[in-house]
Amino acid sequence: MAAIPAALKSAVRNARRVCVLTGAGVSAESGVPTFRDAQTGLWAQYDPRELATPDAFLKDPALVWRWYRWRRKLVTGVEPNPGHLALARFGHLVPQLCLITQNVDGLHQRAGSTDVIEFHGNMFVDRCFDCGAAGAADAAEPVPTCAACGGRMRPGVVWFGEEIPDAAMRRATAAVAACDLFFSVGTSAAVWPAAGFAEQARRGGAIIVEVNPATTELTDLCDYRLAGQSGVVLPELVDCLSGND
Ligand code: BV8
Ligand code: ZN
Repeated sequence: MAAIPAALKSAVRNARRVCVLTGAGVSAESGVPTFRDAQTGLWAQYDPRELATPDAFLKDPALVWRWYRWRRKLVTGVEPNPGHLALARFGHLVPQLCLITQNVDGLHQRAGSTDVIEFHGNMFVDRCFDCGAAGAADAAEPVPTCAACGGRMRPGVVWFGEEIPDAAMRRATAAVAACDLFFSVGTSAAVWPAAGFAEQARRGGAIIVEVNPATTELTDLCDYRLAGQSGVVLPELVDCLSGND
């Protein structure tokens, strides 16, 4: 049991506008390797940050497609974990909750969270690298082509060096500025601009809480640090709202 301070429990009970930012750590207990974890098998030789770039795609689109098809297969074979499920419950127990995820695995939605801001996109969506048209990429093609322009299809994610889509950026920035309680869950807080949200929330007067077994670049900034796995800590935290605590 993570020791959740009484003062934090009352802050959660009194919160009006909650903002939660999640990273790869929230999917770790579902069996999805984080970006920090060494990748398994064939992918162990690659650094994800080298593959998740437009240059990697232009250099070897078939390799990048193999990586994403491997990840899609892995995620399709796992289930949301108690951390995802707790966040879905959390959304029904507070007046307003904005869930911003850096993950592209769709597990929050499978756990029942609605209105998720997929800040780095979703790897199950396909779109054209050249004209941007959405469409279903042909699974049999090593590098599927675009029906609209004949260009190369790609996964609908935001790669390093690419801008965050305007709508996601606008909605996330507004929610961060307006919240009175901000959670950073399962993220090393090393990828920008998401890494700047906690500081922005703090400047707006929010209480900052980190849920992570390890310390991060954010830890010193936080009002509370719950050192533990999100699949253990989050259900306890949400229990204090539903009278089970
Ligand atoms: C942009 C989609 C304009 C693809 C991803 C300012 C300063 C420095 C650099 C920059 C900057 N501004 C922009 C940049 C460049 C870059 C960047 O941030 N680089 C970093 C590496 C320095 N940012 C960008 O390019 C962004 N675009 O800003 O556009 C621009 C462009 C160029 C130059 C300037 C400006 C776009 C970034 C989006 C990249 N796409 N994903 C895909 O996934 O395939 S990022 C990808 O990596 C993930 O989405 C995720 O965001 C990130 C990994 O981070 P985490 O989620 O935190 O995961 P990580 O493995 O690192 O940590 C896991 C944590 O979980 C750990 O702390 C661990 O302790 C914890 N944990 C483990 N188990 C558990 C747990 N926690 C709880 N419970 C557990 N059980
Ligand atoms: Zn196209």
